[in-house]
Amino acid sequence: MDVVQKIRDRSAAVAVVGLGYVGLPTAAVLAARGFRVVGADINQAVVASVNRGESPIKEPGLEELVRKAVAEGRLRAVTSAREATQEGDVVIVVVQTPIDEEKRPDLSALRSALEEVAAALRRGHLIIIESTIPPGATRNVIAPILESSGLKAGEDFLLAYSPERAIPTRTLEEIQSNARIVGGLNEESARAAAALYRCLTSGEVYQESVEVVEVVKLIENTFRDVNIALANELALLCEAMGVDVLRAINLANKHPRVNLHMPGAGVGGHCLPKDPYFLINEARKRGLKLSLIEAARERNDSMPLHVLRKIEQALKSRGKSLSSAKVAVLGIAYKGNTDDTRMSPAEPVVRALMERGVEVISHDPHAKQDFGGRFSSNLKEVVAGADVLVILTDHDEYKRLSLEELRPLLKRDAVVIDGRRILAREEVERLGMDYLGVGC
Ligand code: SAJ
Repeated sequence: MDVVQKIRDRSAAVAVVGLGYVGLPTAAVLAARGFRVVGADINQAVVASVNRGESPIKEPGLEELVRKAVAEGRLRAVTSAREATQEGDVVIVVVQTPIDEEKRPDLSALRSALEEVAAALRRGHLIIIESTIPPGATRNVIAPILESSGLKAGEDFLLAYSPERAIPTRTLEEIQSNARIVGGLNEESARAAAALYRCLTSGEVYQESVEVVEVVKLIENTFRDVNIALANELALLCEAMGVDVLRAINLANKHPRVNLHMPGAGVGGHCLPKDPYFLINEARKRGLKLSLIEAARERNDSMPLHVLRKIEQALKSRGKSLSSAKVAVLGIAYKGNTDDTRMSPAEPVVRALMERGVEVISHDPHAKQDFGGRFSSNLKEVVAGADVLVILTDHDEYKRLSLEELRPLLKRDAVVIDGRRILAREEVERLGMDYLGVGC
């Protein structure tokens, strides 16, 4: 029976290589849709957690889905991608593809996962890559590794690229409803992968050549990064002019063809800070400079330092030295309502404050990480005696912060720096504190 038929009648077993923020939700949803799923991850703790029916990451709804899938015997995890490949008819590879110190794609995790897959590859397998990859990688990097098995891509086994498109904190919902793009090494590969995604999402499934799809994924995240950079740049100007950028953005967005993003303390996570470099790097190889995209990256990377300068100025204006000041950092995760701290803007802020001799204590309701400073999940302890309270992450818990309760714990002349513009300025000022926000 061919793989498309097996997908349609759910008799296909699916191997998911990489049980991270996308792999595990994908594995759990496929299991809920009736597939037998074997997940593989080199992290023993992740595998053990999944096999206990527990999610190692925080993502709304995931824990419950994993528990059910494991209890019903439709999901289990192993440490060997080779073993998972042996069991699967379809293999989805979704491992991290970061950038190296020179900001070039680092495909080492992807390569080693693929070598494991290649070792168990057989005729009729459908291999789908979901990791974000540089242009041309499916044909020039991935296919050759898999073909080291002696089998030919597109003939003996099928090979497709379908980049994940789900936003953390809404991953489950988006996996099951977003439109999906599928690039095949050939028509048959695209058709087979599209059949799988039709079982996963209620959104449209579009088929294209793999070369186009590789670029599409990078365009999506670059679009967002460049737009955030525009908002950040406007925020800096408005701040200097004494105009509130949010009031301006909200009204500009009433125009039918304008949709500005939110300025803030920086852009973190494992996608936006690095995916544009996949394009920048490719362009450089071809003698092109993507100056707009490069400038956007620099602007977004500069935002944590802008917040740092605001902290320094606030202390200076009160005649306080950095080495005798206490700063309470609220928010360590890279964005609201996640426990993910990868490339979080909080890291450069905390580290720079520490270097300047500031007493830093950070808090986060979801993540636990100190970035070299002190961390506590007790908010009152964090803000007690602080000269500056700085918000770096837009967690819902911080939007509901009871400033009234915290106020007596802070220093009398404390300043609030709102890096995500989630507090009401009037409320902060009513409580007798100065309010400084990004873009106002
Ligand atoms: N941010 C802003 N202003 C905004 C929006 C976000 O400063 O207006 C900041 C956030 O605080 C965060 C960073 O940008 O630090 C990135 O957050 P995000 O929510 O924009 O994106 P990610 O990295 O969580 O997920 C993105 C998504 N891409 C797009 O929306 C185009 C998601 O759909 C992708 O699947 C994901 O990257 C990925 O894995 O590629």
